[in-house]
Amino acid sequence: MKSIRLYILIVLIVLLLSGCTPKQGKQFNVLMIAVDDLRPELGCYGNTIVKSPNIDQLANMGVLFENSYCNSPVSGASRASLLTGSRPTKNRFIHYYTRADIEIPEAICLSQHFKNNGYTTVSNGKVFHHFDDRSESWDENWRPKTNATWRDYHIDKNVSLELSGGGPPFEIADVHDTIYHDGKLAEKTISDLKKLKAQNKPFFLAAGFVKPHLPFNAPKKYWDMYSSSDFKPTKRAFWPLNAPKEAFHNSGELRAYHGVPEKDFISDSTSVQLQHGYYACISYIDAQIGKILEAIEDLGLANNTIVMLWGDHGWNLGEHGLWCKHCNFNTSLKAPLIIKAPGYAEGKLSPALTEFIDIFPTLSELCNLGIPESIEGKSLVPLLENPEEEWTDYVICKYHDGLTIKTSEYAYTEWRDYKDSLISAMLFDHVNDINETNNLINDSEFKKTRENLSKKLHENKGDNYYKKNALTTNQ
Ligand SMILES: [Ca+2]
Repeated sequence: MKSIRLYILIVLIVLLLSGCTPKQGKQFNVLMIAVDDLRPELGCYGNTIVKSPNIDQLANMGVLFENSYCNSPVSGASRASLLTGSRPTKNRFIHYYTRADIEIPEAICLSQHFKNNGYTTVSNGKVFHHFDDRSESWDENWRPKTNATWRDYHIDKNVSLELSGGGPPFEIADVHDTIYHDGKLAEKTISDLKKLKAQNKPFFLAAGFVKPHLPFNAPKKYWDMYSSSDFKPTKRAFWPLNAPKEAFHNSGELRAYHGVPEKDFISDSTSVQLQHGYYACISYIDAQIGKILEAIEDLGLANNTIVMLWGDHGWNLGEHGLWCKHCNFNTSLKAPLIIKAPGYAEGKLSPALTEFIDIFPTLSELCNLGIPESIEGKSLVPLLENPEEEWTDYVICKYHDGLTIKTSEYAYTEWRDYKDSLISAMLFDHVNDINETNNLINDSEFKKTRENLSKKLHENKGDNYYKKNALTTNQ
């Protein structure tokens, strides 16, 4: 009897000391860090050249999702999908300028869900693609001022070029971190953490960094962390064998910048400069994220704040002869996702295939808010408890008319016209050809595989796929 009383006493003391367990209804704060155009080019994802110590440290404290996929590889569409937990459809979530308030007005968005449940919601920087999209869902909605245009050049010559038609694809300025958008963003976010801590209600704070999006403008000290000899002209800068023309584009986003040729392959020296710039921008935002993570620790918020980081889609650094995103290759679809939740797994990798529509239900479950019925994703909380748990073996991503199903073994993409007739397709063996160099679609050995993947793709592309009443932003 005595030992039972002692046991109960110990349990009560442990519960008192630890607050309560996540499953007992605690409402954590949320810090959601969104990073524009960041592919998993990070130390914690196995890259040995890039310097990303702060994001690596975040991964050491939480769960890193090794096979995380965006649902659409372009900013506005990816974010509208992620923030409403809804899949792209045949005519929904297509462009970089997609708006959630126009294309899916009936869906509750993540920030509104938290606001409705008593949270203070704050958006700093680029969270939705458009500043005024679903702005009523935030108690405060703020973006830093940029210099002259959104591209935020700070070298006079570049500002002049920008104002007369377009600046260069990168800038090396010997300036303080806070001169550019993302340094200002970190300062504001830290100041908010101090204010929000003093409130007696939980907060949902989103910090949206704009680098490493083009142009690669970063303070010189981050460029100086690398030398050009760290980079080689892109390997595999060629079209995969037998890939259809629908898979490609002219890297138009990059070519819009001053000094980049309008057509033809990007030169080796430009390829090296661009990779250098992309890495400098990653180290720049990593340092800003480090300041915010340090503030979380210093303010004593670490034990009751979930920290999540995602990049809104992947990016091509010259692979397949492509730059930027806008395609159905793995380079463009795979994106980083890290979640640190108090009381859940720490320093673990999850090999599960996950997609960004899973983020809404995951944060909702972690904070005990309930998951709205409209959500098409699946909560990742079981993977935060056991990162190696067996999981659904597919994700589905869409870019324009290309619909991709990715499994642990394959990536299969179909392009269909407006009548839904098949135009072309591609199939890559991800066990033996993860770099997607050889399209096997016409290989008779893979006929059955192709048929099975097509069937699975159409069975799971979403109940609303053909829904007619969804509007596109440009209508
Ligand atoms: Ca983006």
